Amino acid sequence: TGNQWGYGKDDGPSAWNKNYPIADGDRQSPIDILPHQARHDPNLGPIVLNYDRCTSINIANNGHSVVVEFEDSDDRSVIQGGPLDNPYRLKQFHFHWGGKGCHGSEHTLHLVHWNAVKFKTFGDAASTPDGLAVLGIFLETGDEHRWLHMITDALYTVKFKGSVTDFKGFNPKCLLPSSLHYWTYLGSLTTPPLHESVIWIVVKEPMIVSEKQLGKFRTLVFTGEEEDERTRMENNFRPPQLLKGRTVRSSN
Ligand code: B30
Ligand code: ZN
Repeated sequence: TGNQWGYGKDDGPSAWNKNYPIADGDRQSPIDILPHQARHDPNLGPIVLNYDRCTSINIANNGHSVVVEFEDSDDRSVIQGGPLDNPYRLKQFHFHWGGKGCHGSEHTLHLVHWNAVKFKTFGDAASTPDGLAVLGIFLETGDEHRWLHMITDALYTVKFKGSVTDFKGFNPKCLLPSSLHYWTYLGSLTTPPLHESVIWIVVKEPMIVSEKQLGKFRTLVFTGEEEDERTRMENNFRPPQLLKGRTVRSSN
């Protein structure tokens, strides 16, 4: 099928601009956040997460990452406050991670939300400026994370691209660090179609996970069960993009 993209030598981030010219646009993500160049904004309030009603549906391997999807037909799971003018509904979260012994690679958790006040569907929001709010959390290696086993224990069920398993009643709040102080800037999806539609909220405090837990993500594969080739799912992240005059604001 057409519009193939991935993280390999020939279909990886440096080739994305061929099918997705917005890859070279003016508000692409991710960016390298340098704390000293961020501007403290006293008007930025705290981030408030209302995730209490556990609206997760399933966990899936989409061939690029592992994704947990949420019921988003009402406002049961929303993020508000901070730079956001409306509550944004949780649609899914997913991870990006590096390879074994890969120093300085970005391990991240992305919680993806959309503005259901201004848009009818996620798709409408995803292609319009400020339609999405993504909460980004850095993963750092250290002690074992107390709740990440809830995710890693399900990974064997979604080893191959296209596999989906029920995953009900999971509240992602258990994954988050205790402080939600953040940086915020305007950017894009970090994967094709790279729409410039995201208000990024990047949490300063990392989530600590063990090497062993991170290793379990690398048991996933990019490829489908029927394919002859099996390529380990790792290094599924985009390198930093140019800032192009944007300002990064800091909540404190
Ligand atoms: S990320 O958090 O920036 N890594 C998507 C969401 C979050 C990130 C990356 C991608 C995403 O939703 N991708 C699918 C977007 N599209 C597919 C499409 O081809 O065109 C689905 C959609 O609207 O509903 Cu636009
Ligand atoms: Zn992501």
